[in-house]
Amino acid sequence: MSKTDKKAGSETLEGRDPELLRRVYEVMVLTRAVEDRMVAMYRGGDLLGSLYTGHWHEAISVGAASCLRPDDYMAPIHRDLGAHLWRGMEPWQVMASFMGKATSPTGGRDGTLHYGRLDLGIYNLPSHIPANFPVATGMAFAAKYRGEDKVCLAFCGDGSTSRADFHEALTLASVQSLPNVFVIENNQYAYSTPLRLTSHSAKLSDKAVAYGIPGVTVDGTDVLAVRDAVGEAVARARAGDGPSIVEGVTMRMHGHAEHDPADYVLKELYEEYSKKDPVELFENVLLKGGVLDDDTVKKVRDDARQLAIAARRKALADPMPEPSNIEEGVYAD
Ligand SMILES: Cc1ncc(C[n+]2csc(CCOP(=O)(O)OP(=O)(O)O)c2C)c(N)n1
Repeated sequence: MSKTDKKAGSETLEGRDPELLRRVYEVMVLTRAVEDRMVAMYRGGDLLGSLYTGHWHEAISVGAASCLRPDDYMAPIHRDLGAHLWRGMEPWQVMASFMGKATSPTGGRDGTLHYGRLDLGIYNLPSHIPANFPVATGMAFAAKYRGEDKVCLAFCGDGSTSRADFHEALTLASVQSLPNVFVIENNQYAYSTPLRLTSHSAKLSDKAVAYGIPGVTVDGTDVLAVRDAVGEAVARARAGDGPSIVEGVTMRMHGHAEHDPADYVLKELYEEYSKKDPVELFENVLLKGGVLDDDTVKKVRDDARQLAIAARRKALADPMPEPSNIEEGVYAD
Protein backbone atom coordinates (compact mmCIF):
# COMPACT_ATOMS: atom_id res chain seq x y z
CA MET A 1 0.00 0.00 0.00
CA SER A 2 1.30 3.48 -0.85
CA LYS A 3 2.44 5.66 2.04
CA THR A 4 1.10 9.20 2.05
CA ASP A 5 3.32 12.28 1.63
CA LYS A 6 1.37 14.90 3.46
CA LYS A 7 -0.27 15.38 6.80
CA ALA A 8 -4.02 14.91 6.80
CA GLY A 9 -5.65 18.08 5.48
CA SER A 10 -8.43 17.77 8.05
CA GLU A 11 -6.14 18.74 10.88
CA THR A 12 -7.25 22.33 10.53
CA LEU A 13 -10.26 24.19 9.16
CA GLU A 14 -8.50 27.52 9.49
CA GLY A 15 -8.73 29.68 6.38
CA ARG A 16 -11.31 27.43 4.73
CA ASP A 17 -14.68 28.68 3.45
CA PRO A 18 -17.44 27.13 5.63
CA GLU A 19 -20.01 27.39 2.85
CA LEU A 20 -17.79 25.46 0.47
CA LEU A 21 -17.07 22.86 3.16
CA ARG A 22 -20.79 22.35 3.72
CA ARG A 23 -21.39 21.97 -0.02
CA VAL A 24 -18.59 19.40 -0.31
CA TYR A 25 -20.09 17.50 2.62
CA GLU A 26 -23.59 17.61 1.09
CA VAL A 27 -22.39 16.21 -2.23
CA MET A 28 -20.44 13.45 -0.47
CA VAL A 29 -23.55 12.49 1.50
CA LEU A 30 -25.68 12.61 -1.65
CA THR A 31 -23.19 10.43 -3.52
CA ARG A 32 -23.36 7.78 -0.80
CA ALA A 33 -27.17 7.95 -0.65
CA VAL A 34 -27.56 7.60 -4.42
CA GLU A 35 -25.12 4.69 -4.58
CA ASP A 36 -26.76 2.91 -1.64
CA ARG A 37 -30.11 3.31 -3.38
CA MET A 38 -28.66 2.02 -6.63
CA VAL A 39 -27.25 -1.06 -4.87
CA ALA A 40 -30.79 -1.78 -3.68
CA MET A 41 -32.05 -1.18 -7.22
CA TYR A 42 -29.45 -3.61 -8.61
CA ARG A 43 -30.54 -6.26 -6.11
CA GLY A 44 -34.18 -5.59 -6.86
CA GLY A 45 -33.69 -6.05 -10.60
CA ASP A 46 -34.27 -2.42 -11.62
CA LEU A 47 -30.99 -2.12 -13.54
CA LEU A 48 -30.04 -3.67 -16.87
CA GLY A 49 -26.47 -4.73 -16.16
CA SER A 50 -24.01 -4.61 -13.32
CA LEU A 51 -23.41 -1.65 -11.07
CA TYR A 52 -20.02 -0.04 -10.36
CA THR A 53 -19.88 2.03 -7.21
CA GLY A 54 -17.45 4.36 -5.46
CA HIS A 55 -17.99 3.65 -1.77
CA TRP A 56 -14.97 5.16 0.08
CA HIS A 57 -13.99 7.11 -3.08
CA GLU A 58 -16.23 10.08 -2.22
CA ALA A 59 -13.43 12.18 -0.74
CA ILE A 60 -11.36 11.78 -3.90
CA SER A 61 -14.12 12.26 -6.46
CA VAL A 62 -15.91 15.17 -4.76
CA GLY A 63 -12.73 16.67 -3.30
CA ALA A 64 -10.93 16.76 -6.65
CA ALA A 65 -13.92 17.92 -8.71
CA SER A 66 -14.56 20.73 -6.21
CA CYS A 67 -11.20 22.27 -7.17
CA LEU A 68 -12.34 22.94 -10.75
CA ARG A 69 -14.05 25.95 -12.28
CA PRO A 70 -17.40 25.19 -13.93
CA ASP A 71 -15.86 25.76 -17.39
CA ASP A 72 -13.00 23.28 -16.80
CA TYR A 73 -13.03 19.75 -18.24
CA MET A 74 -13.27 16.45 -16.45
CA ALA A 75 -12.69 12.82 -17.56
CA PRO A 76 -13.98 10.64 -14.70
CA ILE A 77 -14.06 6.84 -14.23
CA HIS A 78 -16.55 4.36 -12.80
CA ARG A 79 -15.80 5.33 -9.18
CA ASP A 80 -16.62 9.01 -9.63
CA LEU A 81 -20.33 9.54 -9.18
CA GLY A 82 -19.36 12.23 -6.65
CA ALA A 83 -17.50 14.20 -9.31
CA HIS A 84 -20.48 13.99 -11.67
CA LEU A 85 -22.88 15.19 -8.97
CA TRP A 86 -20.55 18.03 -7.98
CA ARG A 87 -20.66 19.36 -11.55
CA GLY A 88 -24.44 19.15 -11.84
CA MET A 89 -25.30 15.69 -13.16
CA GLU A 90 -28.72 14.76 -11.77
CA PRO A 91 -29.02 11.51 -9.73
CA TRP A 92 -32.00 10.40 -11.84
CA GLN A 93 -29.91 10.76 -15.00
CA VAL A 94 -27.36 8.33 -13.61
CA MET A 95 -30.08 5.85 -12.65
CA ALA A 96 -31.73 6.29 -16.07
CA SER A 97 -28.38 5.49 -17.64
CA PHE A 98 -28.09 2.18 -15.78
CA MET A 99 -31.63 1.43 -16.99
CA GLY A 100 -31.01 2.33 -20.65
CA LYS A 101 -33.79 4.93 -20.51
CA ALA A 102 -34.40 7.47 -23.29
CA THR A 103 -33.88 10.32 -20.80
CA SER A 104 -30.36 9.23 -19.84
CA PRO A 105 -27.45 11.36 -21.10
CA THR A 106 -26.79 8.73 -23.79
CA GLY A 107 -30.47 8.63 -24.78
CA GLY A 108 -30.53 4.96 -23.83
CA ARG A 109 -27.73 4.00 -26.23
CA ASP A 110 -25.81 2.64 -23.23
CA GLY A 111 -27.22 0.58 -20.37
CA THR A 112 -24.58 1.14 -17.72
CA LEU A 113 -21.99 3.74 -16.90
CA HIS A 114 -20.68 5.28 -20.11
CA TYR A 115 -22.50 8.52 -19.51
CA GLY A 116 -21.20 12.07 -19.50
CA ARG A 117 -22.45 15.58 -20.19
CA LEU A 118 -20.41 17.71 -22.51
CA ASP A 119 -22.53 20.73 -21.51
CA LEU A 120 -21.03 20.29 -18.01
CA GLY A 121 -17.54 19.62 -19.39
CA ILE A 122 -17.83 15.92 -18.45
CA TYR A 123 -16.44 13.56 -21.03
CA ASN A 124 -18.26 10.18 -21.40
CA LEU A 125 -16.35 7.28 -19.84
CA PRO A 126 -14.85 5.01 -22.49
CA SER A 127 -15.03 1.33 -21.58
CA HIS A 128 -11.34 0.66 -22.12
CA ILE A 129 -9.36 1.95 -19.23
CA PRO A 130 -7.60 4.32 -18.91
CA ALA A 131 -8.57 5.44 -22.41
CA ASN A 132 -9.92 8.59 -20.75
CA PHE A 133 -6.30 9.68 -20.12
CA PRO A 134 -5.29 10.24 -23.76
CA VAL A 135 -8.65 11.96 -24.26
CA ALA A 136 -7.90 14.19 -21.27
CA THR A 137 -4.59 15.22 -22.83
CA GLY A 138 -6.52 16.02 -26.01
CA MET A 139 -8.93 18.23 -24.10
CA ALA A 140 -6.06 19.99 -22.33
CA PHE A 141 -4.23 20.36 -25.66
CA ALA A 142 -7.32 21.95 -27.21
CA ALA A 143 -7.64 24.40 -24.31
CA LYS A 144 -4.00 25.41 -24.59
CA TYR A 145 -4.16 25.67 -28.40
CA ARG A 146 -7.17 27.97 -28.17
CA GLY A 147 -5.45 30.12 -25.56
CA GLU A 148 -8.07 29.31 -22.88
CA ASP A 149 -6.97 28.94 -19.26
CA LYS A 150 -9.02 25.77 -18.74
CA VAL A 151 -7.79 22.70 -16.86
CA CYS A 152 -8.67 19.06 -17.53
CA LEU A 153 -8.93 16.75 -14.53
CA ALA A 154 -8.73 13.02 -15.26
CA PHE A 155 -9.15 10.07 -12.89
CA CYS A 156 -7.86 6.50 -13.09
CA GLY A 157 -7.46 3.48 -10.84
CA ASP A 158 -4.28 1.91 -9.46
CA GLY A 159 -4.27 -0.95 -11.98
CA SER A 160 -4.71 1.53 -14.83
CA THR A 161 -1.33 3.11 -14.08
CA SER A 162 0.34 -0.02 -15.54
CA ARG A 163 -1.34 0.36 -18.91
CA ALA A 164 0.32 1.82 -22.00
CA ASP A 165 -2.25 4.59 -22.46
CA PHE A 166 -1.34 5.94 -18.99
CA HIS A 167 2.28 6.26 -20.12
CA GLU A 168 1.39 7.75 -23.50
CA ALA A 169 -0.92 10.34 -21.96
CA LEU A 170 1.57 11.34 -19.26
CA THR A 171 4.38 11.58 -21.81
CA LEU A 172 2.40 13.85 -24.13
CA ALA A 173 1.02 15.97 -21.30
CA SER A 174 4.47 16.50 -19.78
CA VAL A 175 6.43 17.27 -22.96
CA GLN A 176 3.68 19.65 -24.12
CA SER A 177 3.25 21.11 -20.63
CA LEU A 178 -0.50 20.60 -20.88
CA PRO A 179 -2.97 21.87 -18.25
CA ASN A 180 -3.81 18.38 -16.91
CA VAL A 181 -4.29 17.04 -13.42
CA PHE A 182 -4.14 13.24 -13.23
CA VAL A 183 -5.76 11.77 -10.12
CA ILE A 184 -4.99 8.15 -9.27
CA GLU A 185 -7.64 6.51 -7.11
CA ASN A 186 -5.63 3.81 -5.40
CA ASN A 187 -8.22 1.45 -3.96
CA GLN A 188 -5.71 -1.40 -3.55
CA TYR A 189 -7.26 -3.75 -6.14
CA ALA A 190 -7.75 -3.86 -9.91
CA TYR A 191 -10.73 -6.18 -10.03
CA SER A 192 -9.21 -9.22 -8.23
CA THR A 193 -5.56 -8.24 -8.75
CA PRO A 194 -3.89 -6.70 -5.69
CA LEU A 195 -1.65 -3.65 -6.08
CA ARG A 196 1.56 -5.61 -5.42
CA LEU A 197 0.97 -7.51 -8.69
CA THR A 198 0.36 -4.42 -10.83
CA SER A 199 3.06 -2.04 -9.57
CA HIS A 200 6.48 -2.26 -7.90
CA SER A 201 6.56 1.47 -7.09
CA ALA A 202 6.56 2.43 -3.41
CA LYS A 203 3.96 5.06 -4.25
CA LEU A 204 2.02 5.38 -7.49
CA SER A 205 2.75 9.12 -7.49
CA ASP A 206 6.47 8.18 -7.81
CA LYS A 207 5.68 7.52 -11.46
CA ALA A 208 5.65 11.33 -11.89
CA VAL A 209 9.47 11.32 -11.65
CA ALA A 210 9.67 9.55 -15.02
CA TYR A 211 7.77 12.44 -16.64
CA GLY A 212 9.57 15.22 -14.77
CA ILE A 213 6.35 16.48 -13.17
CA PRO A 214 5.18 16.82 -9.55
CA GLY A 215 3.56 13.81 -7.90
CA VAL A 216 2.04 13.61 -4.45
CA THR A 217 0.24 10.92 -2.45
CA VAL A 218 -2.46 11.81 0.04
CA ASP A 219 -4.90 10.00 2.30
CA GLY A 220 -7.81 9.46 -0.10
CA THR A 221 -10.29 9.21 2.77
CA ASP A 222 -9.49 12.78 3.85
CA VAL A 223 -11.36 15.15 1.56
CA LEU A 224 -9.41 18.20 2.73
CA ALA A 225 -6.07 16.50 2.03
CA VAL A 226 -7.38 15.70 -1.46
CA ARG A 227 -8.61 19.26 -1.96
CA ASP A 228 -5.29 20.76 -0.85
CA ALA A 229 -3.26 18.56 -3.21
CA VAL A 230 -5.57 18.81 -6.22
CA GLY A 231 -6.12 22.54 -5.63
CA GLU A 232 -2.36 23.08 -5.87
CA ALA A 233 -2.12 20.94 -9.03
CA VAL A 234 -5.05 22.77 -10.68
CA ALA A 235 -3.48 26.17 -9.91
CA ARG A 236 -0.19 24.97 -11.37
CA ALA A 237 -1.87 23.68 -14.53
CA ARG A 238 -3.89 26.87 -14.97
CA ALA A 239 -0.79 29.01 -14.59
CA GLY A 240 0.78 27.19 -17.56
CA ASP A 241 3.22 25.14 -15.48
CA GLY A 242 2.05 21.76 -16.78
CA PRO A 243 0.54 18.56 -15.43
CA SER A 244 0.79 16.82 -12.05
CA ILE A 245 -0.17 13.50 -10.51
CA VAL A 246 -2.15 13.28 -7.28
CA GLU A 247 -2.62 9.83 -5.76
CA GLY A 248 -5.38 9.31 -3.19
CA VAL A 249 -5.10 6.12 -1.17
CA THR A 250 -8.38 4.50 -0.22
CA MET A 251 -10.03 1.10 -0.34
CA ARG A 252 -12.67 -0.40 -2.62
CA MET A 253 -15.26 -1.34 -0.01
CA HIS A 254 -17.59 -3.14 -2.44
CA GLY A 255 -16.78 -5.74 -5.10
CA HIS A 256 -15.37 -4.57 -8.42
CA ALA A 257 -19.05 -4.32 -9.31
CA GLU A 258 -22.12 -5.48 -7.43
CA HIS A 259 -22.03 -8.96 -9.00
CA ASP A 260 -18.59 -9.53 -7.42
CA PRO A 261 -18.53 -10.88 -3.83
CA ALA A 262 -14.79 -9.96 -3.68
CA ASP A 263 -13.84 -12.91 -1.48
CA TYR A 264 -10.25 -12.38 -2.63
CA VAL A 265 -9.91 -9.15 -0.61
CA LEU A 266 -7.92 -9.39 2.63
CA LYS A 267 -10.23 -9.26 5.64
CA GLU A 268 -7.74 -7.04 7.50
CA LEU A 269 -8.05 -4.36 4.81
CA TYR A 270 -11.82 -4.25 5.23
CA GLU A 271 -11.39 -4.05 8.99
CA GLU A 272 -8.85 -1.24 8.73
CA TYR A 273 -10.89 0.82 6.28
CA SER A 274 -14.26 0.25 7.90
CA LYS A 275 -12.97 2.73 10.50
CA LYS A 276 -12.10 5.22 7.76
CA ASP A 277 -15.42 6.08 6.11
CA PRO A 278 -14.61 9.37 4.30
CA VAL A 279 -18.14 10.72 4.74
CA GLU A 280 -18.18 10.05 8.49
CA LEU A 281 -14.63 11.33 8.93
CA PHE A 282 -15.47 14.65 7.26
CA GLU A 283 -18.77 14.91 9.11
CA ASN A 284 -16.90 14.58 12.42
CA VAL A 285 -14.34 17.20 11.41
CA LEU A 286 -17.12 19.63 10.51
CA LEU A 287 -19.08 18.90 13.70
CA LYS A 288 -15.98 19.39 15.82
CA GLY A 289 -15.07 22.58 13.93
CA GLY A 290 -18.58 24.04 14.41
CA VAL A 291 -19.31 24.13 10.66
CA LEU A 292 -22.18 21.64 11.16
CA ASP A 293 -24.46 20.78 14.05
CA ASP A 294 -26.39 17.57 14.72
CA ASP A 295 -29.66 18.93 13.31
CA THR A 296 -28.02 19.99 10.05
CA VAL A 297 -26.34 16.58 9.70
CA LYS A 298 -29.70 14.88 10.12
CA LYS A 299 -31.34 17.18 7.57
CA VAL A 300 -28.55 16.76 4.99
CA ARG A 301 -28.73 12.97 5.33
CA ASP A 302 -32.56 12.88 5.19
CA ASP A 303 -32.66 15.22 2.17
CA ALA A 304 -30.11 13.10 0.33
CA ARG A 305 -32.09 9.94 0.99
CA GLN A 306 -35.34 11.55 -0.20
CA LEU A 307 -33.63 12.87 -3.32
CA ALA A 308 -32.33 9.38 -4.13
CA ILE A 309 -35.79 7.89 -3.64
CA ALA A 310 -37.37 10.52 -5.88
CA ALA A 311 -34.64 9.97 -8.47
CA ARG A 312 -35.43 6.26 -8.59
CA ARG A 313 -39.15 7.00 -9.05
CA LYS A 314 -38.48 9.33 -11.95
CA ALA A 315 -35.98 7.01 -13.65
CA LEU A 316 -38.35 4.04 -13.31
CA ALA A 317 -41.23 6.02 -14.83
CA ASP A 318 -39.14 7.38 -17.73
CA PRO A 319 -39.59 5.78 -21.18
CA MET A 320 -37.25 3.41 -22.99
CA PRO A 321 -35.81 4.69 -26.31
CA GLU A 322 -38.01 4.63 -29.41
CA PRO A 323 -36.87 1.90 -31.82
CA SER A 324 -37.68 4.26 -34.72
CA ASN A 325 -34.72 6.58 -33.89
CA ILE A 326 -32.16 3.82 -33.43
CA GLU A 327 -29.92 5.29 -36.14
CA GLU A 328 -29.67 8.70 -34.47
CA GLY A 329 -26.30 9.44 -32.91
CA VAL A 330 -24.57 6.79 -34.99
CA TYR A 331 -21.55 8.18 -36.74
CA ALA A 332 -20.51 5.21 -38.91
CA ASP A 333 -21.83 4.63 -42.44
C1 LIG B 1 -8.27 -2.18 -21.41
C2 LIG B 1 -9.23 -2.80 -20.44
N1 LIG B 1 -8.92 -3.99 -19.86
C3 LIG B 1 -9.79 -4.54 -18.98
C4 LIG B 1 -10.97 -3.93 -18.66
C5 LIG B 1 -11.95 -4.58 -17.66
N2 LIG B 1 -11.85 -3.82 -16.41
C6 LIG B 1 -12.69 -2.80 -16.13
S1 LIG B 1 -12.34 -2.04 -14.70
C7 LIG B 1 -11.05 -3.11 -14.39
C8 LIG B 1 -10.22 -2.97 -13.16
C9 LIG B 1 -9.53 -1.66 -13.15
O1 LIG B 1 -8.74 -1.52 -12.01
P1 LIG B 1 -8.23 -0.12 -11.54
O2 LIG B 1 -7.62 0.63 -12.67
O3 LIG B 1 -7.38 -0.34 -10.35
O4 LIG B 1 -9.57 0.65 -11.14
P2 LIG B 1 -10.70 0.20 -10.09
O5 LIG B 1 -11.74 -0.55 -10.88
O6 LIG B 1 -10.04 -0.65 -9.04
O7 LIG B 1 -11.23 1.47 -9.53
C10 LIG B 1 -10.92 -4.03 -15.42
C11 LIG B 1 -9.89 -5.09 -15.46
C12 LIG B 1 -11.25 -2.70 -19.29
N3 LIG B 1 -12.37 -2.02 -19.04
N4 LIG B 1 -10.36 -2.16 -20.17
